[in-house]
Amino acid sequence: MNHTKYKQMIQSKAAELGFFYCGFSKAEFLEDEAPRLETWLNQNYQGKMSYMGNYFDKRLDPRLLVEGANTVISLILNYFPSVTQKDKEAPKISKYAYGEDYHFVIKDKLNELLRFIQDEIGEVNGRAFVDSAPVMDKVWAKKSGLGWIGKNSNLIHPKEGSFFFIAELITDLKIEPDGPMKDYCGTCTRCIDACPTEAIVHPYVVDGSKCISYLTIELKDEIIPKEFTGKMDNWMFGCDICQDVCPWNRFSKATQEQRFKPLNSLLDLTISDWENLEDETFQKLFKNSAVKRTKFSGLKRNISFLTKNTKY
Ligand code: B12
Ligand code: SF4
Ligand code: SF4
Repeated sequence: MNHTKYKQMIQSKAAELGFFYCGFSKAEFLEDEAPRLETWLNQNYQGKMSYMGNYFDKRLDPRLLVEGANTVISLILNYFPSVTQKDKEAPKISKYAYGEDYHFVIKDKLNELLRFIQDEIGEVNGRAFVDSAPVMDKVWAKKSGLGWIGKNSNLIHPKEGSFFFIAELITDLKIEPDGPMKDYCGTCTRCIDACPTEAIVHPYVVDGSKCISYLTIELKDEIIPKEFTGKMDNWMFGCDICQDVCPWNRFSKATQEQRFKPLNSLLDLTISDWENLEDETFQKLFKNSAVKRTKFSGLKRNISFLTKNTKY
């Protein structure tokens, strides 16, 4: 069987599993990204996400992660919800976290895709990744032709916008790479202008330590630094602003993935429900959710930071 045939088989199985798109790139050293990642780390844009400084070499070369790697198969999965939180005053949760934790949902699909490849093509060595290892997901997806990296630093697909997750299979299969896509940001600066904490320090560069997503999810300190007082725009878990304002997201379509279906009970909660949230309800509500990453104490910290800022 020729390699074009492999490509078609894998793409059609990926579509059957619900992925938006599937593209291929050559597993190689990321020459352009190496100095950029180094500068980003030297600027301390990772803040307290110390894991971003680990495995520098592996992060830049998938062949150090998977023996004999030849091809990175990149996949994107839509999470855009059809509904949002009902109480417009309630503290906000990022759209990606309305349903079941994407790590579980996507891992299941990736493993099924890998099994399919092994059944249909033969002995293929491969590993599945979704935001779970030192792999630069956006860069591979860009190289695989699934979109361009916008000034807000997210990957954007011209037809689908950016409300999707990125995952990959790194394999020893040899498949013709798909080319990268042109950048369609043009002269637009909406995301930079709209970011309330000025975290997009230059076009395409996000200072992670200033991003609301970092402050509300990744930062484990007992308090959120005072300098962000009044700048959180009511976000208690993640932040969607630089994607909400992006013109390429105007036509986002709701996901068909049942496991991303928003929990009704979550969308129904009012501002006072959130302020009075108890550990037991938190554990029940977020049993299989990515929100568990903040833990109960983290979410409480975030809510009280917002409440203090708006009420006093
Ligand atoms: C660390 C991390 C964060 C950190 C830091 C953000 C960041 N931009 O790095 C924080 C916690 C802030 C964060 C927030 C979010 N994240 Co995040 N995050 C990651 C993670 C784990 C690593 C990203 C990384 O490698 N950063 C390191 C820096 C160096 O890379 P970079 O930001 O891409 O920087 C590039 C540019 O700056 C560029 N560059 C530098 N200089 C120049 C100059 C020019 C001229 C050009 C063209 C480029 C350029 O080079 C750098 C390297 O490629 C990935 C998962 C993964 N394993 O890849 C998810 C990931 C990027 N996150 C994701 C998501 C969904 C989010 C949020 C939207 C979540 C939310 N709603 O709250 C926000 C968006 C914030 C934003 N605008 O970036 C998705 C993005 C999906 C997509 N469509 O792109 C990913 C891919 C997870 C996934 N597997 O789906 N995230
Ligand atoms: S996610 Fe929010 S805080 Fe982070 S860069 Fe985008 S707009 Fe700024
Ligand atoms: S808002 Fe404008 S500049 Fe920012 S990512 Fe979207 S198109 Fe690019």
